[in-house]
Amino acid sequence: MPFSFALDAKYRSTVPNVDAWVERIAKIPSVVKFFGHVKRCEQAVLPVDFKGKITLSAWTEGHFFAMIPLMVAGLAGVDVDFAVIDKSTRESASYKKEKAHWLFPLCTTAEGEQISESAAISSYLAAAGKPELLGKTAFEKAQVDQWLCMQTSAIFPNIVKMLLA
Ligand SMILES: N[C@@H](CCC(=O)N[C@@H](CS)C(=O)NCC(=O)O)C(=O)O
Repeated sequence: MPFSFALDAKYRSTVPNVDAWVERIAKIPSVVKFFGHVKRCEQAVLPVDFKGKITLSAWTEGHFFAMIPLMVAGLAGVDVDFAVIDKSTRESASYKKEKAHWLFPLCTTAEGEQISESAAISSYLAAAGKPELLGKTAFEKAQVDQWLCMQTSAIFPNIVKMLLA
């Protein structure tokens, strides 16, 4: 595991004997049978910035799509760190890798998992703090989904268009 995910080529070059030893061990048939073919990583997997707290990241202070999750966090009594990710961080290779294809706002749970899409983040925060906000009956739950979908598909995109017009 450490050689597959954490001890990358650059690090391994500093401990060539250990690296050569691992390479030999990894080829022993009984090791291959147990672990499979261990592929040593070129680049270490990025560490998750684990703070043990829910974080909501956005690219700007007044990010429209972050507003609903922030309001829901307030209503649900869930403590959320709001983090504005500056341009140079956003453009760094390591952050791009961490953010992958997700859009802002991006939620990082206390367990270090990522949730994208303001509607999904809002539902998560409601469920975490005050599940009754999500509705009790099937109809109430559908109403909550209806408004969340409308907000992301119609309301905010059109507000943004008006602001940019
Ligand atoms: N449907 C998404 C829309 C979010 C969205 O469009 N975010 C834009 C900024 S407003 C974004 O992240 N664009 C790409 C980027 O900044 O990397 C949601 O509700 O969260």
